[in-house]
Amino acid sequence: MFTDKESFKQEFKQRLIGTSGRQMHEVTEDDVYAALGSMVREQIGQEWAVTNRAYMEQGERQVYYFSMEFLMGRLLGNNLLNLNVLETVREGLGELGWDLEDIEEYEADAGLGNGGLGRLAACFLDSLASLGYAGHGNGIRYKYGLFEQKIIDGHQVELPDYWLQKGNVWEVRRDDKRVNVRFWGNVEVVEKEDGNYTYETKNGEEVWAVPYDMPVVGYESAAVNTLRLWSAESAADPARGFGGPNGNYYNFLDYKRSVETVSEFLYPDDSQYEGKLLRLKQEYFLSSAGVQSVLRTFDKLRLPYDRLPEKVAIHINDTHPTLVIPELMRILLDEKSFGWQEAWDIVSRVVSYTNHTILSEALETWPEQMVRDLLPRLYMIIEEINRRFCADLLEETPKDQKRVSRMAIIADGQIKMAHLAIHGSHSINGVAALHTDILKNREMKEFYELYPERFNNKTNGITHRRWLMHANPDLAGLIEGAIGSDWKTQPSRLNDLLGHAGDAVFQEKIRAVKHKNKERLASYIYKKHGVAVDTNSIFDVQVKRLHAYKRQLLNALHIMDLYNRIKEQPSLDVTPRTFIFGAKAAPGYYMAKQIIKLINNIAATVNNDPQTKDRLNVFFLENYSVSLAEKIIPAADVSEQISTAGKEASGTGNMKLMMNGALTVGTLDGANVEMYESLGDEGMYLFGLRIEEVEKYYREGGYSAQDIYNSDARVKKVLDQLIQPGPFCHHGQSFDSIFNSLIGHNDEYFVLKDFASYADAQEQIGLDYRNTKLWTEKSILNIAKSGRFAGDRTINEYATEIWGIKPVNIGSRSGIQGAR
Ligand code: NBG
Repeated sequence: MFTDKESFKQEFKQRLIGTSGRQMHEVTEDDVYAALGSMVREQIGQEWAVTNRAYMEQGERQVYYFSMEFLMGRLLGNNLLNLNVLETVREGLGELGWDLEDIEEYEADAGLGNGGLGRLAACFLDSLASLGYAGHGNGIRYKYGLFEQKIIDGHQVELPDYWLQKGNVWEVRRDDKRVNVRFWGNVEVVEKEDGNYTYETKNGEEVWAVPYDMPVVGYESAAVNTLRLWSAESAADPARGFGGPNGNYYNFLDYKRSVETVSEFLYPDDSQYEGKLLRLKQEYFLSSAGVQSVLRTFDKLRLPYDRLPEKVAIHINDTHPTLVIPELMRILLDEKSFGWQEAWDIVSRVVSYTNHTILSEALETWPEQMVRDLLPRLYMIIEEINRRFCADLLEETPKDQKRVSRMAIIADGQIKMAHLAIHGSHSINGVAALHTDILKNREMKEFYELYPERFNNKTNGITHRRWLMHANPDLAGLIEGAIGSDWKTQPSRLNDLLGHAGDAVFQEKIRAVKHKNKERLASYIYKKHGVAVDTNSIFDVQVKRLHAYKRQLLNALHIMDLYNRIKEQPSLDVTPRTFIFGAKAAPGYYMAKQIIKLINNIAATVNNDPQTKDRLNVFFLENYSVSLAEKIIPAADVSEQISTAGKEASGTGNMKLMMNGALTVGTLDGANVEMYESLGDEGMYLFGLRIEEVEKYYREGGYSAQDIYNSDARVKKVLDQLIQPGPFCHHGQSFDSIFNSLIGHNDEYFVLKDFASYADAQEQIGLDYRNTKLWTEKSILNIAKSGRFAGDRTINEYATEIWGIKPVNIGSRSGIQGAR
């Protein structure tokens, strides 16, 4: 491996010619990416082997983070950063005539996730490796990630995201680690060699699970962990005469295709549940393949299975991988001859669970019949878990049959996955303080009363390596100049910036960095939309999945009102604003798609009206993704975190924007509450109903959207504009469904109720922004206080309080030292 810039250039040129088979003057940027990727990947391979050996030799407990989603984004830049060769490579490439940033664009985003939940898993992997914990990811290698969004005539159109088209330099297929997963079939009792009896599933459909491993490189630490992604393949072997059904070649091809659909695509629903058979197959596929591979690794230690919990922790990311619980039971009971109680004890000491939402539409329940057909043996086990659980409950409160039915794992023909996950885990955590309180005191109250010691909070966190050091290198450099570099390994030290908050010279530099980031985003917008953006305007950003509870609609209605006010009073003194949206809607979510259309209509009007276009601009940036987030977030002045109080479990975009110096306009919801604890009114713009008020309205009614419509002229005007020809409804369009959700269905998310207070907060923002000194001070305060929301803090809490693991000492990393 290269040790400095010159040796990098030397080796790289050789490799580039070698991998591309072209002369230097013929190579394309694609070739450059491929050569650089393979070079970095090889270096990582060395370190990977060292880490794996250390884990085996030391034999400490390892954590497996099971998740249906890992929203990794691009890896080249991050791997270079974590290997500490980013600058060497940037300079070396530059001297050879290439810009690293351009080269990075040739990597496809690994978009194997929907939003917060999947990106959290990716941030956690980064922290695990960077802190030196033996913690690995376990997921599905979807052939198609989250759809690519196009905006056509203002509407969302979904295209398949074939991210693997050009191959994936980071992965290694491991045929020797393949396992089999069985669906369908019938359960039979068979006699074992020792004369005892066990269960076996016969005549099922056997699917191969083939792992593709990706290295997860820790920053400056020794660890290179593993993200193992499973791909489904047909078990039938054509070389042996197409063992598929009927032995016919065409049937075999059909069969092969149907098997491969198991890992074909990611379901594009965020915080929403769809009870599709294929999704259940995916969940079992991940759970079963993952558990089998974990046990194989454990087997190498040659220890009895009752010691499994000493060596293995399995964490389930939301309920999606809950079938891990009955699957591990099955193996212990049927294959390892454990009795029920012993097996149950092992399972619940191994498994822990994070809840990510209390939205009822997102809570998974599977029809009993579907599970019984697809997974007959697992169904028997779940039934037995439920039978014993209900019997225990009844014994506790013999007179309260209702409590038993409320808490049962199987009820009304449905299997409640959250109940199974809670009963089968030793730890259940929420993702922000407020969310955990809601779990304990409302949503899962009876479970909390039953198992109070199991419930705990782990407020989410994000990796400052990707979201600050990599996405915003100028800011990172500025911070380093002011307070040194300790914050890179101890992000809480960002707090030291407080000493510079009032320093006029430092403030000026902070503004310059923000301005540069805004120009970079502006040139991206110019390329995409052909509109020149005023980089002196406030960049007001709302980027997240589109969902009614996140209230992009509130933001949109407020922009309509601003437009109306300027039209009524053209001399109105408003601070120029650029509103930037990025959001994908689930393809079947009609209301969300209407909101996208509305935002695009607003954009078309305000961006083109001579009276408003200098003060008001709106852009809906298509295909919001990790790599687009990396462009938008460093450029944001204002961060919109405006969900209805009590609905957003935590939020993580809120943390990324804060860390990049944006000021939040937000409700007291999710992790905003803890941000507010750190920032106070100095650093954040709060508005809207508090959770107690929201709950009171839900309980007692008492809120009438119609009253607000009647009494607030601004509200009446914008609502009427949703359904009447005018600036926002062109060519006979109408947003009836949006209007109805607000007036006809009495505004379930309190958009109108919070409108006035939101508009006031926005007005204050406009005024404060003009006071550049004040604004910059607030911005620095946000950066300084953001260390608390670094994923390293979160992961240290999981490690000590849930998993019981310590960092592993791997020794120093080879090769790359000289390049640092
Ligand atoms: C999401 C919540 C977010 C939270 C992320 C990560 C689901 C089911 N939940 O508020 O909506 O930040 O999880 O915890 O996607």
